[in-house]
Amino acid sequence: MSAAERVAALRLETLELHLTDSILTIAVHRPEALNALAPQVIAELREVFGLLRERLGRPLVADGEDLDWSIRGVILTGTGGKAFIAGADIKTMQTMTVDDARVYASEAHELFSWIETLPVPVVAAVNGYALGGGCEIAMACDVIYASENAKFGQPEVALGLIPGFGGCARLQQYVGIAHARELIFTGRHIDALEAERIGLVARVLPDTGALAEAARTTLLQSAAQSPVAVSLAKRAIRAAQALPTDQGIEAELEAFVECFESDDLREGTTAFVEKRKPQFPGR
Ligand code: DAK
Repeated sequence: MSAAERVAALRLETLELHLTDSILTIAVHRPEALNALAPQVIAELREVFGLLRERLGRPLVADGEDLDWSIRGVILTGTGGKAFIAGADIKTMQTMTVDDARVYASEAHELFSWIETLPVPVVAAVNGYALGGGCEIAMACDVIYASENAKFGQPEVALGLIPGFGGCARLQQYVGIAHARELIFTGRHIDALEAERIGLVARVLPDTGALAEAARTTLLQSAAQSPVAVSLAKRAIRAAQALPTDQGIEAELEAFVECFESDDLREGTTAFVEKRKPQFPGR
């Protein structure tokens, strides 16, 4: 079974999944709590991203299976139009022990790293509140698009917490350390236009429909490129984020050289010379 078929067979309570033209939309659906990340949501997101991570992009020909690029992009969003994800679930945290907190955080961290290392691009389509853990999971995606009603913030200090799903580390990478400190120390919410101005959001769209359309168009545009090259570019960009520049350039060099082992590079360059559209085999 391909990744697309296996995803279609999943039965989940807190996520709605839609797969069209190889683009998978994952919408968090907890209307009673503005889509807050209860442990069940984290568990179900782990189920979906775990499956994608295991299957996508692997050359499976040797096993007698087809190459699995059946999903070429993922959109993460929330249902209902009022919230993307209003954070970790505050009511669950009220009664959490230190041990529970460690498990909750480490499962979330692992999930976020699966998103960051998935071989296909992931767009966060933020359609309302993206607070705390909501802002943090959006930042683990490759690109954040927002509708005009979106609100971002890391309000954890109001609860006696700090951003604990990667917010202290990732927010400064998006917006620089001054904006990150100011947002985290005050917990203030910012609107979509301010988030775009400081570099958190790549694009602001007028409403939820335009947001979904823009995310889809971007992923389809990426899906028309070489899947091998897109996944290697994602890997090189992530490596460079975490490393000093010279080591980042080393990682980029490795990924660049790997392109020359791929059939995609042969096809892309040959199609250019032959003045036709490439048919990338994805290996
Ligand atoms: N958790 C649980 N329920 C939530 C929620 C949340 N984060 N946000 C909203 N709700 C629930 C509300 O309690 C309310 O439920 P009922 O009272 O009707 O039963 C319902 O959703 C509708 O919310 P409101 O009535 O409050 O709606 P408003 O329009 O008045 O306000 C709001 C919307 C988004 C401004 C407000 O709901 C709000 O401030 N929500 C909380 C936002 C927040 O503070 N988010 C950050 C959560 S802290 C960890 C690592 C990381 C984290 C935790 C642990 N470890 C290392 C263990 C992360 C922490 C966070 O994300």
